[in-house]
Amino acid sequence: MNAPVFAYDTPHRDIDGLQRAIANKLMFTVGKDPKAARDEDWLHAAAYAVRDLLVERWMACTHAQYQQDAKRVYYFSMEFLIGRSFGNALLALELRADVKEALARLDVDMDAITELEPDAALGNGGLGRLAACFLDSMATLGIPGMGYGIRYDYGMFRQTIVDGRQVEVPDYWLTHGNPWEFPRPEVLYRVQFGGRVVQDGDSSVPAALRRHRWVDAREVTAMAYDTIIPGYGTQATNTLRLWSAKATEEINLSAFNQGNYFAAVETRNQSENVSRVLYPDDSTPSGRELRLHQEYFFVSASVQDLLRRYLQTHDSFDQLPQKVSIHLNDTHPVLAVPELMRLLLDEHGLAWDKAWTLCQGVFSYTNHTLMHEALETWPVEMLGRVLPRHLQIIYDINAHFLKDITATHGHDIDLMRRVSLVDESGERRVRMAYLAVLASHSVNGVSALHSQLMTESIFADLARLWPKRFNNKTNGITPRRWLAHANPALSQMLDGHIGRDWRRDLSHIAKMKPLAGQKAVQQEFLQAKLANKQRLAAWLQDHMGLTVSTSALFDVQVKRIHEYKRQLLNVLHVISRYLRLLDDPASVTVPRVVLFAGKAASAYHMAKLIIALINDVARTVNADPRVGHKLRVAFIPNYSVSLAEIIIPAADLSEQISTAGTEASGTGNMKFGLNGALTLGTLDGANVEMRDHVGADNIFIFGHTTPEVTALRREGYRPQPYVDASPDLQRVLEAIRSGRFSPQDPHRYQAIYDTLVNWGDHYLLLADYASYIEAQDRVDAAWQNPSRWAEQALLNVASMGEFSSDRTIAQYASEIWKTKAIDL
Ligand code: 26V
Repeated sequence: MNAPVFAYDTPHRDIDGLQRAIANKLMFTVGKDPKAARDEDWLHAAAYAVRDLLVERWMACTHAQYQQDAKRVYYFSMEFLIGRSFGNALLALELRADVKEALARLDVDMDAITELEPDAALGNGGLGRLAACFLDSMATLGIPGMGYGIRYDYGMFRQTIVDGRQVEVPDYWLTHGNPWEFPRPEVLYRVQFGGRVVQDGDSSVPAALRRHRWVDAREVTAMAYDTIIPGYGTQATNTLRLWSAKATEEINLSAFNQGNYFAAVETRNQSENVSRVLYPDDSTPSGRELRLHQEYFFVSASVQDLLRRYLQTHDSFDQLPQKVSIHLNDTHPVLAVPELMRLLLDEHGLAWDKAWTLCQGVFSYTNHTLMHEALETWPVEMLGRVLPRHLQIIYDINAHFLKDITATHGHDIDLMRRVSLVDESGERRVRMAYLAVLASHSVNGVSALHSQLMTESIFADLARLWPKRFNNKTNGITPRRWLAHANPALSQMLDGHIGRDWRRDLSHIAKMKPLAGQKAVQQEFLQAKLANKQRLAAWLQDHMGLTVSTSALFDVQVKRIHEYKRQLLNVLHVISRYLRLLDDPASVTVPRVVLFAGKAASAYHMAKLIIALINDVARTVNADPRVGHKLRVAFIPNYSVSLAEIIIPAADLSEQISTAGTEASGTGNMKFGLNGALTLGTLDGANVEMRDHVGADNIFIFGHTTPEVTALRREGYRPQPYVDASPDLQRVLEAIRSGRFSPQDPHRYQAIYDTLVNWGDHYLLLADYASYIEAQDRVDAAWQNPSRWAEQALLNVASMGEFSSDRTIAQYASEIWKTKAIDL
């Protein structure tokens, strides 16, 4: 018999071939002809044609991973903030110009259709975007990796501003279908909830030796959707596998057979709700049971999936830690620990010690926040109800742990109470972060400062027990999306001077340092910056009807709205500047456009009030003829990855002004620096390391340092003396309190005033106010010398080599995961 012939056509990369491929996709995949095709249809046709070009390398890479039995990294994350895929794929393939030409020949404007692609906004902010940058870097470095997460039907909500206030609108991003994903209806796993646990065997056998069975549980089916993650300048690719909840057939059938059709459909809906919507909240602990279901749903499917893959080529679990790394992106996926234990103990019959040793070999964990309210804990009652077997396992882990520390540290009740996995101080709750630390061989923070504070605060006891487990991995960003894609003007300029290699190795960007002093280079930089400011100005005009001058200093703060990030401090400065302008227009020499953007958690009242204040201040200032061109203020609605790609390249000044000790790292700070904005910031998070790299002369640092903040609080911080000492501050606060920006509703901002003056000013805005204003004056002074400003901005760009996520991932790979690049 002849071997079956599997023949296919490798897609063409030349312009003619691309044009034909797009035409074929429009006809045979989208099912339209050019007469009927709308812009979305063309976008889909082009996306399918481009995706085809990634598939061959995807298959080759997956085969190589199997053949080399390479160690794989599984990056478990509740959030992947991917943004758009079309431009990113074109960049990875270096085909942007050719696809544009192919489309032009079909009479289609590529720039217009790319704007129609919805963002995959499956994340809240920094943590989710970091996961997306990490996928990009893993693929680019050839690290065999896979992202595991949830395919939310509704991503991050769309923010609209109605009468100055945030109104959330659901983001159904899948309306037109998603051409980038491959549904895998055959890749299904059963995920159970509820029920109870029974033990096999009779009571003459010790409990620890009897198998546990989880019975009477409800079931949901997890179905896989795969997306190709292309590497840049390499054939290497990876996979992002997201799970969608499908009702399990039997359940519906039984209800249906009982003649209750509506109950059957209702059960189906309830099951499928598990992957319905992303929790739009990065600040408040969610006691919401649905989120617990989500967390378990995706880790259970993922652990089952990776064990199945491992067992295809191994017949014992001995090699598991040599072949599998599971990385926990914050504590959200930490139920993977008791889930792996359950599968090893109950399904595969391993002994406890063996299973636990494997776990510790497999898991590693990154902490992303020290904020108490964001540290996850689950009520024991709820965990026991939703995941009874997992609660037992967590108790057993805790019992072994407490026994071990009694053996090494004696019977120290206080220590035991502090480190126990179960917080008994009120309603009993499981501390998920402690579970992550116990089960992991590596625990890292995301900037040098954060990693240090982590071992001194939330994990102080655990770090004393296992000092070697704790380490730092400073965050980074992908230079592909955040420079090559977002900023073609600056990219082209860099290419002219230092070549194109910075895309794959950002350390090359340091070659710009010796050129930063050259007038001609500075001129080129200012030209590129102007082009980006014009692009943003046109956007503001088109979308908001706002006219801004591109010769003004663009002063930008874009990030989630949170009190600790201190957008309010920025507003205080804007008001102070406004009042100064009214006193004496000549006293303000530098025209500024102050831009804000960011979403507030839907239940976070103070954050929403801050958005309203920004809008009221913007309306007042922009309508005041006395201000002239000297000050414009805007809140740009619906901040997203795609908007960031337009806003960040246009910024002159980057506001990174969190209270020292609160921002774990920040990654926006790095994006701005790489795009040639100067940073105005506190010594918080990765700002500290940015200062070390760009040099203290090329960054505007202000405010209390972390030890100073601690001291101030220890001594009993009182805001009032700072008010008393500053007539300027008094005037600004009074403008807010008296309703100057909300004359129809004069008490609207009383709570903001009270927070600062009467309720303790928890984030020390007033303590940092004078220093902030003084730093803003230094910014104005520096702006007066465009050539020097350009030089400093160029030095910032040139000093960002360290902040590539390629560097970060290389460190994770060698120091935590012990993985190597695939050989292609
Ligand atoms: C917590 C919760 C609580 C329940 C509801 C949903 C939800 C979602 C996220 C979080 C934790 C957010 C932690 C976070 O985003 N941290 C940020 O991580 C960035 C990447 O490491 C870092 O740059 C930022 O400084 C840090 O705030």
